[in-house]
Amino acid sequence: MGKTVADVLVERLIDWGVEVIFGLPGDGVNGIFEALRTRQERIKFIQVRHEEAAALAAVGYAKYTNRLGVCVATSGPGGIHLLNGLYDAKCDGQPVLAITGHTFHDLIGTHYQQDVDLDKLFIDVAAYNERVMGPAHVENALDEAIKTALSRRAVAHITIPKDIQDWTCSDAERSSANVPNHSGDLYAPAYGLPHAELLQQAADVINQGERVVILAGRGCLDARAEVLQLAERIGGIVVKPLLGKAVVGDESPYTTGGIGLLGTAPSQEAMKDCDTLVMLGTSFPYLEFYPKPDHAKTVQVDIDSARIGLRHPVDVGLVGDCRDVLSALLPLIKRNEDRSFLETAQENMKDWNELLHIRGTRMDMPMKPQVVAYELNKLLDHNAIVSADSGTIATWAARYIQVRDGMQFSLSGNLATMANGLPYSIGAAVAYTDRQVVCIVGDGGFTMLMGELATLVKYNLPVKVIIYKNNVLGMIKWEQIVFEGNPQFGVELQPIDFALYARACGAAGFTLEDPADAPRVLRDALEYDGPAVVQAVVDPNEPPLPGNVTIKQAVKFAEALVRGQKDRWQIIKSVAEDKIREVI
Ligand SMILES: Cc1ncc(C[n+]2csc(CCOP(=O)(O)OP(=O)(O)O)c2C)c(N)n1
Ligand SMILES: [Mg+2]
Repeated sequence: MGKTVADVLVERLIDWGVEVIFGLPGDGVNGIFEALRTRQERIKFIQVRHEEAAALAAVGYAKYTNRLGVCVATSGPGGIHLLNGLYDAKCDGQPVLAITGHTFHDLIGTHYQQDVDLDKLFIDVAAYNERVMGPAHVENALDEAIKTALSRRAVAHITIPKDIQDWTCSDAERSSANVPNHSGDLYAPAYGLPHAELLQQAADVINQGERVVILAGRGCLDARAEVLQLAERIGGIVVKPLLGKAVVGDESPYTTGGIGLLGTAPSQEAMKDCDTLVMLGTSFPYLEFYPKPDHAKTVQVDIDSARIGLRHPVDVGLVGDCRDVLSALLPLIKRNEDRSFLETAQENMKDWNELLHIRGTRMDMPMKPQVVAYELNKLLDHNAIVSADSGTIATWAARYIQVRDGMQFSLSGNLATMANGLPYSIGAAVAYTDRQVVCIVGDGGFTMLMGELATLVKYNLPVKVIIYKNNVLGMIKWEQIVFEGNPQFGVELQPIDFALYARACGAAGFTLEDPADAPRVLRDALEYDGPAVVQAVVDPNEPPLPGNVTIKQAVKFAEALVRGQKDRWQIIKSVAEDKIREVI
């Protein structure tokens, strides 16, 4: 018997260097699973408990390896479940290939079972999106899908009717136009350099700047040395949108850390006071944190020319890979002897770090959430891979986890979906068997995909899951109070004993309630040989306030308290104590 469509598909994936596929089987993809089964020595299948986790694991894999992430799901509901994770890939520009099944080719459009046109459903999320029509089509379509995902850093999707998966190549009625083997499995990355003239214009803007902020995003994760050289040369300050957290180590004297609601006060100050902004590989979305449009000259580097000028007016736009462009730009950059802008930022950072230290070492009960991140940070390996979920935990992770040398950090940036943390860690742990993999998640986000703990156990992925248990959708609670001036509503969570749940799944389960125990419990968990969960019971009344609170936010805050916010005296006590500790 000749090769089936599914055989050709899987062999071509192997040719492309794909080593792992995340997914869950179903009758719409049985043909593909048979092809995976018979090639399991050459391509690994990781079974998840929910297809959303497969897509998110593929995103995590892509983010941490810089390679294509691949996921597979059955026709109808399986494919639909992928969607949120695929949007995460789209929003954060990650190359992810989704492979799905469809119903029998000759029953499509007849209300047959699982007759969902996933190619139509995925029209917005996928940059490449095709239905495979037969044996002579699969290779060409797959090659295009992969090249599109890689070159456009986007989602690609192919769907194959279930019966077509089993068609053999010998059945193929190849069209006369379709020359066999005409399609190549080579991806040629090609980002040219901007013209010398443009580079000089950009250098002139930067050389004239007296107070330069370098906003370094995910596009320069592989350009740490170049970014630091630029900062050193011009006495500039590196400000990091969260997806760019690992661009420069947090201990570097050239960075004030994050920006935005989750960021630091010194970054906000630097953005406000700069006269020149150098944007590198970032589309950081929160416009209110940029310098006012006419306050700073701006140079922007991005691989996508459509992104130039997206967030801030630009004086010079340079299209290309950040590392290459910076390497070409650096010889044109003069040293700035005036270090006062940088020195002010460094002074501000001393105060900020002192504040973090004060808040991170509080011994109050219930335990302050900052304590967990503060202690965890001290215990992480130099090359740990840390993923955060969406929620107040993202604030604690952003501020307290200090990225060092070989560490990687990510979260769902532009989609900001909940539940990404654990699947990202699955992607990381599958890719790197010798690195510490940790996720920092809230009790709300974790419960959305908590079945994935069984995935960790099944494949013995020694991920450490740190769950902040505050029994509330904390982020939304604080948004309701601080941004809306409304008392909280619809945010309380039914408490779950996550340590018990972890043990039920076959993982280790730890409970951390007393801040004095934090170093010991976290160390025990990190040293545990296998997957482990720490449920850290934290104070739900500790607000993740922005680095600088605006008057409007303070007024809204007061309004919500007056209008009957639950536990308002506890909240007032927490906030007042924080303030008192800052001044004494
Ligand atoms: C899928 C999804 N649903 C809803 C939201 C809105 N949202 C953002 S953060 C958050 C609360 C997260 O709660 P939890 O995981 O408990 O973390 P906490 O804020 O309490 O630290 C919600 C509901 C979202 N971002 N994604
Ligand atoms: Mg919570």
